[in-house]
Amino acid sequence: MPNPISRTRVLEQSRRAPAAWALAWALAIACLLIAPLAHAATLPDAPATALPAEEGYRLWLRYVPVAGEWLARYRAGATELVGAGTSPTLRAAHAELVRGLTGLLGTAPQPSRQVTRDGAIVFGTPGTSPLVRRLPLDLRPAGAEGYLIRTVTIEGHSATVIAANTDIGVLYGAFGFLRLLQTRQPIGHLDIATSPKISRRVLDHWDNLNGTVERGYAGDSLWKWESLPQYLSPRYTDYARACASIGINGAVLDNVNASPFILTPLYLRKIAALAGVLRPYGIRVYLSVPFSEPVSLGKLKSADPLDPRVQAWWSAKVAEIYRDIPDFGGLLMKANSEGQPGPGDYGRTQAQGANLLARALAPHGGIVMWRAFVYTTGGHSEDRARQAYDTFKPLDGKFADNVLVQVKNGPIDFQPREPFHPLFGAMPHTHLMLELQITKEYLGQRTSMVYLGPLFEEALRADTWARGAGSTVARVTDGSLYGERLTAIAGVANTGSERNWTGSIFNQANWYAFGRLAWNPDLAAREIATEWVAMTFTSDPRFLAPVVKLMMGSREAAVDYMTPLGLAGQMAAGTHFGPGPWVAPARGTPPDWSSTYYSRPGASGIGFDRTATGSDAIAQYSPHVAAQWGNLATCPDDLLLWFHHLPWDYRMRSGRTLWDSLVRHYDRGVEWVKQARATWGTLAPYVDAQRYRLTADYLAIEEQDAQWWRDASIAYFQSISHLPLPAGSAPPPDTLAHYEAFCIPYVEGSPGPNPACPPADVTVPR
Ligand code: GCV
Repeated sequence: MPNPISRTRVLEQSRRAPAAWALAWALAIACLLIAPLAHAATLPDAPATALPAEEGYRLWLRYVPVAGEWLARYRAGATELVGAGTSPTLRAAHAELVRGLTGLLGTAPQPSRQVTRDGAIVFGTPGTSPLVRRLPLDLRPAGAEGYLIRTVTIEGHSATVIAANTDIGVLYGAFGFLRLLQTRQPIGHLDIATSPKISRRVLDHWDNLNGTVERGYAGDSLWKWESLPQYLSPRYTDYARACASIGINGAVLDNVNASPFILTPLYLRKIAALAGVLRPYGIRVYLSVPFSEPVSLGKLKSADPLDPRVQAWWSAKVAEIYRDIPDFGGLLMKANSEGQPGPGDYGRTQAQGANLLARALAPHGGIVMWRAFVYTTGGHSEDRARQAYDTFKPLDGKFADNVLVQVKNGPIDFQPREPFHPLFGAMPHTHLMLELQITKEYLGQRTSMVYLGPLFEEALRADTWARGAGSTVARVTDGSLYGERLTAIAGVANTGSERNWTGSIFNQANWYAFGRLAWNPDLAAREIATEWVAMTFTSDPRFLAPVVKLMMGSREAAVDYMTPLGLAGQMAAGTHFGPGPWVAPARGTPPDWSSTYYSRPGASGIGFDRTATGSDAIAQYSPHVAAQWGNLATCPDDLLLWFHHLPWDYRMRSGRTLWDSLVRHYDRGVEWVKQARATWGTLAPYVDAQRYRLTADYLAIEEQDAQWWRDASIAYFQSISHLPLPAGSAPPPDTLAHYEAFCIPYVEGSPGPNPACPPADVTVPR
């Protein structure tokens, strides 16, 4: 489906006066020549001068004054604000419109009960606003959470109506309207109807009750458990605003490696207080819980899902939660995975475990999000990529109707690139939800620029072929492939206590992109980046075009300098930061916690044979996909070594050998970061000094890290391939021993120190 905002733009433009129309098109074409933009701002703002320093706290909701020709247009389209209704959500919508319009236009819109002049903004539902009720609007496309934004005539005056069936739809519409101004879209002739395609759009916080965040690279937890429930930090409201602005409607507050304290009355009071802050913004609270809770908290002898005492315990506990949090969303479970307890401990299946919770939640309308991320039970050390499918596929149709099986985008673990998870499309009788990782555990963590929009887009657009062409992961997730109504998507959050929320300014874009794609999985990553840059920085094409280009290339660059050609799992053990391609299976740890398990380098070549001659994991995909990826003539280069073990001198389609191609990718990744730094260096005039500096310094770090990745990886693989580097590729400046010895003991967000980093080995990088 085309993006409604783009559609609106076209509509608006076709009605514009001819002179302005020609000018606008000339400018738009100029912008498009610089870079292909989804939304080319047709009128530049006045040139930036010395901009006041910003720390990034306001995210994409900065509402900085509009300048140039847009100001007059927008002022004319936002003269008065006409809203009725007193619910907390409508009050939030009103407050946001006042805040946004005041910031953008320099003056607050006049509050009014009636439309008294052109340019009024009317907002509400038919139930709360007599004006909305009287308008001939078809609100069916808005559904339960969507909205219409339409240019209408009321009492002879031109007005914009933001209308929805529900209060939360109005709030989303308020943010949608402000986004039009923030991205410099025309607002004279609007005809927007939008509603989310996925019903539960959830952030999974891996926040621990001790205030740390697993795989968090932005400081401590947002939730200040000690001071809850009495103190409600204003950050909670700002978090809710940010989430609502992109349509996120759920938050799992705690880590999937859950603490048994989470369901104690002490914490439930705190959680209820947080739920109270998030509620007006349409955000339901969910919790991760340990499967063994009936034992650790309930003092029962077992947590066996078939034990009636266990069932009664969960029912009572869930009822207790709903007494304090009537709109509680449900429970998230990581079971029998990475040492977590689960139904397997009692000889029960994952479905029996999930249904235990489902039965307790069903009377209250709650859901279970049951993770498919299992790989420690039942063996399968020969190929971890197979295990989730082998465990869950036989259980298709056995999960209760309020269970969603939560599946990571790829079969291993949020790698820079993975093929889509084979469970997508393979469980037609089970609700599946997609889990993406917004925090960049394997993609440079805090400091890399990596914009995840292209990764998310790639995951959503992947075609499972389960029901022929077009059976994409997006269609599985939004329920349209198998006609499901209960649909969900989760993103592992990247938020923390840092003033800029996400550790870097560019990491904010990943939170934004997740929300926008959760609302509409068909949006394009480039279009989202364009919106985000316009809102977070400026819509000036001299800044916007090069920055969108940087963002769009940033993920592929990281793939290049970390794990090109389908490699995976080459990071340092434990911390997952920096290269560790030489990490071999260690005694006492699973073999798949090493790098060589995935790359399988040796005299015979490199890569993991997942075809019929190897682990045959490829057979878990539909025949069409398996045939394409299994055949060397049609397997895409970027998944080559994921599925195939190939000799170093294998001839690629490019004509290069595999070895040369590998080296070229590492080089290309480093080169990209160098260029990115240079480009950013030219953009200082368009961004305040504080955000400019932070980004410039982080890019410098990324360049150093990319070089480290490239040099260390080449040094290691060359020690096995024994091949010369291709012409023009510089040899790594240090010996392999040097790279192997250099390690970082502690990394933010890691549960423990790097196991491969004894104090005696810690050196200073050159
Ligand atoms: C929360 C990976 C991460 C773990 C994470 C796990 C999961 O293994 O490294 O930190 O645990 O995924 O998704 O459960």
